[in-house]
Amino acid sequence: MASTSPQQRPSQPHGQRPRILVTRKLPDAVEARITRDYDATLNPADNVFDADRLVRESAGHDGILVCSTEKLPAAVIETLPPEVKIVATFSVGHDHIDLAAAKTRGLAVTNTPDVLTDATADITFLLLLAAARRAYEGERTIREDRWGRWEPTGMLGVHVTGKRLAILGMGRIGRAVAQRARGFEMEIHYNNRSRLAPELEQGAIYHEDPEELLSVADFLSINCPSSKETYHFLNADRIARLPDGAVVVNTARGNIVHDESLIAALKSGKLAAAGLDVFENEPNIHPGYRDLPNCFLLPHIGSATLETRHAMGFRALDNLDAFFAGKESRDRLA
Ligand code: 8YV
Repeated sequence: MASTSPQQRPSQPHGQRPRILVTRKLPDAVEARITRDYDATLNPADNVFDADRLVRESAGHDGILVCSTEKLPAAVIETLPPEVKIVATFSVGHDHIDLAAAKTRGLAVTNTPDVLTDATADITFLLLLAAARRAYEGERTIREDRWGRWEPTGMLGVHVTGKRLAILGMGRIGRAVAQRARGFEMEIHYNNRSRLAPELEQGAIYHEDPEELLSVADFLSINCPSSKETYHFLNADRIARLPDGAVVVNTARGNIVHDESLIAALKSGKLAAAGLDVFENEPNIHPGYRDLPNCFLLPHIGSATLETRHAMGFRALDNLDAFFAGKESRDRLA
């Protein structure tokens, strides 16, 4: 696997290679480039660092390459050793890092946008179709050898083609979901912080008010970032605004959904189904989801293709390379 090579190998002013702590086991090709270009501390056992260990093991490193499993709130950022100058996250989402605290401390932060857009949009459609067409129940019927006979009225799901798809958050991933939805002749509605230019909108219908978006959501796809504003956005009141029998899909962040409310709506039949790849407090998800037959569940694998994980790793390294070469990193967040 060829890695994208930096123009210039990174080095510190004193001529030594920068020291990088890599908090998780990354694909071999990514680790090969890291060890080629950096004095790297890897984590071959792939055990997840808690805050204390992250701070402790950061000592003696110029930068750290983290995943969204490593939490960097202000309290952690403030206690990082002073030699740590950059945090490169192997993710597009950055809700695990307090950017304001990073700015205050003068800590650079970068992420990996673009490269996981297609993989995540693909998983969004997998969830949408699987939830709508009762894939989990059908699969189970076969595996448990309960398929007695074919029935004209059996396993009836929600029709997808031609329905209204409401996309909450029309950034790169939201737009890639819309592109796939056009293949299913869906009518696309969206809410975003600002209205898109016509060439990006491509006929999608803008709703300035997210509440209004809900009323047309035969399918609701959550693709916005997690923030104070979107925390528990999909609560009982907002679920009530969805058409009866709607399908909800979430590939963004779990805490945008209020679990108790979603579970209640899936149980009552207010919602036909849900497809979820992300959960609040994952992997310790709300246990109520496990028993719901109308919920298709995946363990946060939106970006999990080897091509995508390579691209994420190389993008994180491009950002580190630029930083240590004294240039502006492409994906600088702080
Ligand atoms: C990643 C993600 O796999 O990039 C993101 O924001 O949610 C995932 O696709 C994971 O967070 C890697 O750190």
